[in-house]
Amino acid sequence: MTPATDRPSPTNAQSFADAQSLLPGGVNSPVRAFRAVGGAPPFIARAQGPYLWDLEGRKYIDYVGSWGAAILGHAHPAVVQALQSAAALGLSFGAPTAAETELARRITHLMPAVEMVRLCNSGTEAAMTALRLARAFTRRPKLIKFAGCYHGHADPFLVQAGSGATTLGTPTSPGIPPAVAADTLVAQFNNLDSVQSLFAQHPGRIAALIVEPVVGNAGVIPPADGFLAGLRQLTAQAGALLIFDEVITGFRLAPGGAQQLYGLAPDLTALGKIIGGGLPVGAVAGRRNIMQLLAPAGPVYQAGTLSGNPLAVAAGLATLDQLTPHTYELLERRAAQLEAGFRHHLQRRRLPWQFQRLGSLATLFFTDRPVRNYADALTCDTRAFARYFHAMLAAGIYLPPSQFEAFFLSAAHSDDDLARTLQAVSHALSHAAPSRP
Ligand code: KE4
Repeated sequence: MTPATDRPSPTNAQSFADAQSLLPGGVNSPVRAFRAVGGAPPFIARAQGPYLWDLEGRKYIDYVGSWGAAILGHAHPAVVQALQSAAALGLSFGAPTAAETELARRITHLMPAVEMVRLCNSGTEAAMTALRLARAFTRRPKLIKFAGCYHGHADPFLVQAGSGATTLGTPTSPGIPPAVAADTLVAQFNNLDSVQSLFAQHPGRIAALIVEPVVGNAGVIPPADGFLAGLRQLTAQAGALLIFDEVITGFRLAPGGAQQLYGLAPDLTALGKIIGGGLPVGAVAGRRNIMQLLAPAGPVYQAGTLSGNPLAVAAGLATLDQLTPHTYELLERRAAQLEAGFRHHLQRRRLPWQFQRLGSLATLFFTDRPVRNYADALTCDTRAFARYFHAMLAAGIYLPPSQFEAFFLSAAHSDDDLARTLQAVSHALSHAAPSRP
């Protein structure tokens, strides 16, 4: 047996083959498997700032950023330092710590509609708990979600879901009992009439409406003027709760997320990603009279062995500390610069394209129509996207491996990184000629 030090390090392909023998699809989350774009994913060895390095030593400028958690870039010194200090004091206690209260306090200060917080371990748990709370609070069974939005993989949400579910062609997953799916009603984003008609068809039966206030999981789809305010009005009139899923948008689009940006007060908010700084975290948050229903204050059960664990909380607090007004100004300036560069190159091409951005979230859609909802997104030429994706990857630019995702800019991306990205775009677009019908 040759000692490990003498053996050549495995290639990405060898690692993927090995992983597939033990992990379904070779991954622990489907979108990572490159099924939508083909090929073997790079296996990441390390990351720093805006960069990833794979097992073969190849360097990438990263626009996935752990799907949004790495808003500061990877391994930010202040976050690493906070983690090291916390780890030296013990990893997890299963008992309360003052830091959890501090993180909850910071969230309530940043999001005025949030009066109380329950920390958990994922965005899925956050959205799932928000729905359970809404059903308990209203004593109603049904939920409205929007086609193409993704709220994690709990059963009620895997109905016409976006993100990886759409990427893999299973927007409505097998394994969801028909009785569960029947309580999930699906409306069309940016279409208030589709919401109004569901409330009219199910009077007194709808507990909540959940929405990504800016859709990230069908690619980036901003809300039309008045749409979110219309949802607030329709839910209030119907006695249903409004749940903002801000797992992506929270603390990214503004210090107080989309609810601050649009000046709205949802009843409940699902959070994740940034408040864990890259460690497993989620949070359900909102009005005190609803949150107080959660055990042990109230009867609605929810729990988690590692909920609010010291490491995720330390990383989250250290991340929020760095999100200063200057950071947001920098993110907006760089994102606008990147958009201008993309448009400069796109306008020179005879391609169907839409570039949609809000803050440091953006998507290049390969379609000839503005993407206002899921149906528009599904008109995209996903094979052209796959060719563009791989040309960018070959040039050292790591984009989300799906047309139906947002790409994420971090505060660590430099002007030089953007220049190199735009240089790659110019070449990659030559690979994105429309696929023959
Ligand atoms: P998690 O359970 O994956 O932590 O969060 C679920 C979730 C809930 N709500 C929104 C708006 C989300 O975007 C997500 C998860 N986002 C995807 C990326 N689009 C995670 C990537 C993955 O599934 O691997």
